[in-house]
Amino acid sequence: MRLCTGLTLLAALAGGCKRSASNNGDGGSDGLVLPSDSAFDDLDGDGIPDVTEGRYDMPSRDTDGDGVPDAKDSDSDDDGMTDAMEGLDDWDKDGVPNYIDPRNDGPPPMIKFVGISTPFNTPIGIDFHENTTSLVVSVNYGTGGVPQNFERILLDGMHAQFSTYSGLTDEVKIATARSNNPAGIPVGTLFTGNGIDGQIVKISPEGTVITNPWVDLPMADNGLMRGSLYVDRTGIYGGDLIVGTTLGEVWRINPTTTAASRIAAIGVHLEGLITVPNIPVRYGPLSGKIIAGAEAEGLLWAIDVQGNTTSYNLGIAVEDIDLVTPKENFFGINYGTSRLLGATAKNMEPMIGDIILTQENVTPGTSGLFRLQWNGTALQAVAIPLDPASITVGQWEHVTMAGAGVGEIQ
Ligand SMILES: [Ca+2]
Ligand SMILES: [Ca+2]
Ligand SMILES: [Ca+2]
Ligand SMILES: [Ca+2]
Repeated sequence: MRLCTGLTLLAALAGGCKRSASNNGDGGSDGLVLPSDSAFDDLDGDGIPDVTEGRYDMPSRDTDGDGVPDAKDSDSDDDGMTDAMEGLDDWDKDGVPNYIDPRNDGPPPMIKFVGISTPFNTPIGIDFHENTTSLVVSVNYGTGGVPQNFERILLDGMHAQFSTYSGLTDEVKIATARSNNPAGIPVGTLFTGNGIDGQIVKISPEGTVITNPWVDLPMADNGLMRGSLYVDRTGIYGGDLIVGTTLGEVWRINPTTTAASRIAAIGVHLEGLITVPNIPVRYGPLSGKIIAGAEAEGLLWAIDVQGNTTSYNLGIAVEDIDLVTPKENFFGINYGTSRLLGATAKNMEPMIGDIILTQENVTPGTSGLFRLQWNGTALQAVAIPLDPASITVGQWEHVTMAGAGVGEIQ
């Protein structure tokens, strides 16, 4: 929380950066005459005028109650997104502007999937290959060696081979490093399994260097990396690669030293996982934890940094998990048709910051997607309705948010 930001001159006139809530007046109450005191003042430089941020209310408004009034608080609602980013829009359409609305409690949007015309051979895994602004997909898992196991999808829908890696015949899940990786893993680095117990493969951002195995987890019977690889973006796990295995082990791997430490042994097949930012107002008891789906048991597991585990029955069989990020499109593998489906960033906008869960077996006519919502007292999985104009969904495999476009989805 910064007490003041860009407009240091105004901040200094108003009593300096250390000063907090007492600065309510229009200049008179604090004994200073501010030459530009007006409806256009913007003490914290976030683009939202002081008058809108409640600077002149008595007492001045402090939405998150941290002692820093909204007019000087770069994140007035303490939801991890700056006021400058959230602004006065109302993404969830509940009548409360984003910058003082920490949770999306309006109804989820009707989601409209567009089928991407490019066909694939048994796609499974998908992630954003940020260094090339494209999507990377794992393919050919049923047939193995010929041809390669990874393809990038270009904007026009054409495929480009990514690396010479081939030979995988089992479900191939993948995770990439993005520029928000706190450990500094080169952007575009790809991690996957190789079908051998406990082994993880690393592929360089250009696809030219394949390290196989990159890590072989200590001890035997770890399980396979199928469904559960994720590069930490929160920093809570140091930017490590987090893996959950088919035998229910959860590990974190330091990308620099390759040191692997086991966080938990849950003992059930884990599917998709993410690390959740530490934002209690938005994520409640899941804040700062790893969450992983256990599809067969119908449970969501939460694992904290010390390895304590909690399970939640949300009434759905969780296949994959993702976070809705601003200005990124949604992409998912519709396994039955071997096609990719997409939804635009604009369509996803009312859910920015939310956790979304996918269920593999999709009830006909539904989206198969759920919003995992903390309402301040309880967690619930809320079905995201399907737009009648949407293409239908058969069976979800992996999904991702990505700052990439593909022909139909830009
Ligand atoms: Ca402001
Ligand atoms: Ca505040
Ligand atoms: Ca905020
Ligand atoms: Ca709102």
